[in-house]
Amino acid sequence: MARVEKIAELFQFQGTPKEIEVCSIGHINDTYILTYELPDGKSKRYILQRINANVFKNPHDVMENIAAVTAHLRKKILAAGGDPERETLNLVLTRDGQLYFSAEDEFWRAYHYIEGARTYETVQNPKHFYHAGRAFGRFQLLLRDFPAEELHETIPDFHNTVKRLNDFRQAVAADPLGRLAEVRDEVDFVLQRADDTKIVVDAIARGEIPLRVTHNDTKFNNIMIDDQTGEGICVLDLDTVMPGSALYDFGDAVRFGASTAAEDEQDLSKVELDLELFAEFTKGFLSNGSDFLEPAELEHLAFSAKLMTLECGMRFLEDHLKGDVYFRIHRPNHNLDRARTQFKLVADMEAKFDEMRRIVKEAVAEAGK
Ligand code: GN1
Ligand code: MG
Repeated sequence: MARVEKIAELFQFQGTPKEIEVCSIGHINDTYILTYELPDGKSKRYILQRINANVFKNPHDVMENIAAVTAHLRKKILAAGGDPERETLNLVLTRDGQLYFSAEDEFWRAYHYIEGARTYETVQNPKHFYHAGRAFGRFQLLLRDFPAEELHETIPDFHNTVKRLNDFRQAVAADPLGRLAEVRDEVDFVLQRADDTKIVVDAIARGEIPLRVTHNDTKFNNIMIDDQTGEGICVLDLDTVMPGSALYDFGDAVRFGASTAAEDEQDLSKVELDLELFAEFTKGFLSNGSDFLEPAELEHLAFSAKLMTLECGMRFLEDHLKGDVYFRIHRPNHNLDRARTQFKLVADMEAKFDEMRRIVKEAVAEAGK
């Protein structure tokens, strides 16, 4: 913590430091919540984060993206009569006016903490998930007129599922730690679905599915839910905002939030797709109108949930094979456990696919297209 205290002194935080808490959510960056006491005795909180430079090879690009995107959001929120202090993240600059602080291999940035709202690891109330859908849909709408060509690709090919499958095959072939023998069934599960990985990538290449400014990491715990209204007020974790498909945002959110169990649940009998939550999210996502999506996007919404779940499972399993070099783990075989929940969910989505498609159809009709 001494290190965090020292770094904190370099940012434009107000008041005197009182407390530092570690926030253990998220598999990538290190996050701390800092409390300061203002001269009037009130408290003010901030978020301080160390960016994972192993994952984000160019943190400078990440920060330029975030500064540009949050400035755009702020403008749009103000124009809509909203509150930009609560409805978007707001960076706190360093004392010398920079977007981040870097020393040696470390990169640190800070945000104002949003009070009166919190994140949740699992969906506890279906309405929250409706509002998460609404917030992610709104995020895309607000960024619809953002000049996408100005964004850096912070992780190239992030949701390129064809490339992801290739990387996966390479890890299987190399098997650097000899872990393959115990995960053959899981590997086969992925390889049997190889054709699925082409569907969205090919449709983008054919121009049927547009590239938009998307979030790309739409986990439910990346939404601040207002304590009073239950609304999803602010979208967090903007590191992977890049050109992408709306389907990635929709699918990844369902993957995480509509599961009946945690991402790392070891008892697979608990892991299923909750169709009610799927319906809530879909309605929320389309509640800003469905006409901002192309027919080919609407057509693939249900499939995108399966695709993003397969992709994530493949990534967890690849990392397990490679010795857990990407996703932070908290116990042995953690990434394997995570991969298994994803594959269980994929299988359940396949079983429920007709139902999922029916739900999407109804939600689209209800949203007016
Ligand atoms: C990572 O940082 P976090 O936990 O929000 C990952 C996502 C995965 C997710 C799986 C930059 O997100 O892509 O879907 O874990 N982020 C990055 O839980 O790789
Ligand atoms: Mg993240």
